[in-house]
Amino acid sequence: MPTKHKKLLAWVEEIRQMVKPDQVVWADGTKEEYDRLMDEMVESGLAVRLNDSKRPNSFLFRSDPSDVARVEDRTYIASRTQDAAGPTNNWIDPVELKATMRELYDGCMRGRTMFVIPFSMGPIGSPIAKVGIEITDSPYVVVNMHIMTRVGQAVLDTLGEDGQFIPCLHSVGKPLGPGESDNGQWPCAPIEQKYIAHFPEENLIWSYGSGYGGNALLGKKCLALRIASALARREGWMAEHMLILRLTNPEGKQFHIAAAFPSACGKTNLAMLIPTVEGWNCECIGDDIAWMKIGPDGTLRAINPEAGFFGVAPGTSYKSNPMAMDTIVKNSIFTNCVLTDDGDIWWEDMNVDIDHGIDWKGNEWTPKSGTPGAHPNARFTTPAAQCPIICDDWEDPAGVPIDIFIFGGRRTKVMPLVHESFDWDHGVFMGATAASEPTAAALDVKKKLRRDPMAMLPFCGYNIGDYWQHWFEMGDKLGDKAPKIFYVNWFRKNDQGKFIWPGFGENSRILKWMCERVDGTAEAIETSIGMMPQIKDIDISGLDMSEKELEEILEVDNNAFISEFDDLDSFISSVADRLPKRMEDQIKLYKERMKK
Ligand code: GTP
Ligand code: SPV
Ligand code: MN
Repeated sequence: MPTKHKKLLAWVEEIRQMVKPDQVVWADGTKEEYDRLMDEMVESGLAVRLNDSKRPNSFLFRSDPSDVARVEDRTYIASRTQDAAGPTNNWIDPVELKATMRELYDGCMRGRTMFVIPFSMGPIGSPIAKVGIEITDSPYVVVNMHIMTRVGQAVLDTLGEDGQFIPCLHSVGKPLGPGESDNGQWPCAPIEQKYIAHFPEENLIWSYGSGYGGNALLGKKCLALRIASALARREGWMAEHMLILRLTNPEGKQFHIAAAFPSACGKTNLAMLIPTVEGWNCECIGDDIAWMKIGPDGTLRAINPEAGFFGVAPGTSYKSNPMAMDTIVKNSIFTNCVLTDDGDIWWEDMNVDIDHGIDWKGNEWTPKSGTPGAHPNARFTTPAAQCPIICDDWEDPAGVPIDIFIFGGRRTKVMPLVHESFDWDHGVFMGATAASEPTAAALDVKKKLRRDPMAMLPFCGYNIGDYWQHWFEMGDKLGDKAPKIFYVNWFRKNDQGKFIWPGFGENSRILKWMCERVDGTAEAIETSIGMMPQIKDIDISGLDMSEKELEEILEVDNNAFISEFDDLDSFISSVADRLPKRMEDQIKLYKERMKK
């Protein structure tokens, strides 16, 4: 045994007896282990080794067509009371859910290896880091965890004999009969047997039936957001669905920005942006999750608890995200992409032409096939350290001081390009009422537009009203050191369905305005939704865009916002008696401003 930690050993043994694997293997996080598991998965047909001269040490996986994204309808917050989970989470009584899941787990690893993965979210040994132990029967999960987290003996060493860890149990939910094998097929359970369960009062995660992304890589959404958000509230810090970046202006002044956009709404893109504005420089710290604590100097300090990027592949190109393209050149895992005839990967809007390949379902494919070659939620898993613009301080346990928070989402109409909050409370209101159109990142979101507070709707591990209250209280503690809050929408479309704002690197023009607002050098005018730049304040020289178009996306149409009052009211009323008084005040002020 690689540890003497009694509680850990007892938990592993208890799970082993329940799931009845053929063998137990402790993951050590080494390259040898990675290579061995990859060799085995290539051998069994689950993985394809990509052409080593094109993409060294990289692999393609094809998941089951039913198992391609997070399943929000099957995700549960099992707190003792339903009220603690709140109106935005599915809830089942923890005793009942455990009984249901124990039946599923009973013997579920028959014919498989049970891996025990010690992992750290955050640099190993850092005071901010949290240790998790994931038990899984998926070697695909093990290799992904190698990239996304810090895995291995050093984690067990920091735990010592009685350190605290977060137990994360995962199974693909497909036991094998004697002599049976997966035959290279992706194992998973049918949808009605899938459960992504969280027990926030016990810091415990149980996931069953899916092998994909956030359902299975339990350090990410389950630990670093759902469990951590509940912990953060109890302990007075924040766990948010945010990218982190550092922007440096021509004078050398640094600004740190944390931005919350819903899944597949541009965090990875913004996190690695190459500013088109002369003299400005961007460095990436994280692309999905921020853990933030108030530092000794009173500023809000952010770290990225992850070690890799699990990014949306389609749409990633040298035009839209060159730094991501340069990150995934080697040592990367691709899931549900096209396999090209020369043994490389491809996806839609990569800006590369191919005339034939094997699609994400394993079928012959050409651009004329009439179906997407890559699944819209196809993803790459790649080491953050490989990003050419990864910030030197990205693993600094002290974190970086956040100056700016940005909220946003995908809105074809109504929401303008950018606005700034009047103050902290108004900023919390802006984040809390953020809305976005659906993407492929979750399987089961059918609404045309949904409220996604702080981009945390699927990830807040407790009552959303209490979460807002926590935001207000963090503002009180931060006082005049609180970050300024902005809201952006890169996604406005014209009547021909074309994006009006060029986006991507050009978003730096908007970030520049924000930094200058922080410095007090940029102007803004007061509108009913917040402080906004005028046309003269945004430089559009060199853009394929007219002043009239800029005017259109900076316009605030009060009537359009008023027509959404009913939707706002029904969302807010679902929070019932957990609605903070300060949120109620903000809604009142907002409606008054709209009707002026
Ligand atoms: P998760 O990893 O799911 O949490 O999402 P993410 O927010 O990191 O998503 P990502 O950055 O991968 O978003 C990808 C999608 O957003 C692609 O469809 C991109 O084309 C689109 N996108 C990103 N930035 C922009 C932009 O500035 N303008 C436009 N029009 N689209 C953008
Ligand atoms: C998201 O959906 O927000 C993701 C991908 O970052 S997953 O890890 O699958 O949740
Ligand atoms: Mn995400």
